[in-house]
Amino acid sequence: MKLYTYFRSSAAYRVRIALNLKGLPYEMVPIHLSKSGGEQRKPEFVALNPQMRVPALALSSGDVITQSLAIIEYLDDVNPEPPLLPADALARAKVRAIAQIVACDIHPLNNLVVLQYLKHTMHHVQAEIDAWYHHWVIAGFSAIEAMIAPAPYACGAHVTLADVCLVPQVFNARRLKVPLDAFPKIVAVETACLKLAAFDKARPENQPDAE
Ligand SMILES: N[C@@H](CCC(=O)N[C@@H](CS)C(=O)NCC(=O)O)C(=O)O
Repeated sequence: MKLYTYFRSSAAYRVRIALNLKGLPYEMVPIHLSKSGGEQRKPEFVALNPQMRVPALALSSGDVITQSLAIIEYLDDVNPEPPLLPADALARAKVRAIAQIVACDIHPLNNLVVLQYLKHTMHHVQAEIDAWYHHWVIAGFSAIEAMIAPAPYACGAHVTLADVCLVPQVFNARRLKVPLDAFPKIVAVETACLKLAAFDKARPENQPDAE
């Protein structure tokens, strides 16, 4: 499999963690999101992912899957061990709820294209863009903090999709200097996860394209 990735992309980071947890071998193809106007806009990549975003996973069959949650659920379907979603329907829904706060409510508002739009099209100054970023992370993290009881992972004794989404979002929050003092449970989950080789190997600073 080939993973089209960018070291700093939190959506690609989610997929790297999932591939590592499953012990699946993959080749990384770095797509630089800002160099030369963004390699995600080059025709070769647009042919793979018309949405011009990473991650994209090319399978040995030639099929390409986009959208990190779709990729991760596919990997979980075809390689069920270790499972990233609990067997119990209610527990699955709770895991997905946390994953979706990150992937559907926080990340889309703070993605690079959104921040660039605020800057270059709406002409907001950097302080306003930073305030926007912080606002949406704090709103989402406040909800997650109230929903989890680290044990030591977000939803109990096993790593789930919730952790796979949460840890990269915490990386992003730290990079953009969001204060995390109000989120001790989220930070505890991050600490527990980063002790695992699958998470550590997926960290942005451990990628071949890291800058
Ligand atoms: N919902 C998508 C989000 C993918 C996404 O937005 N990726 C960002 C990097 S984290 C990207 O490629 N942005 C390209 C750009 O900003 O031009 C997913 O979960 O895969």
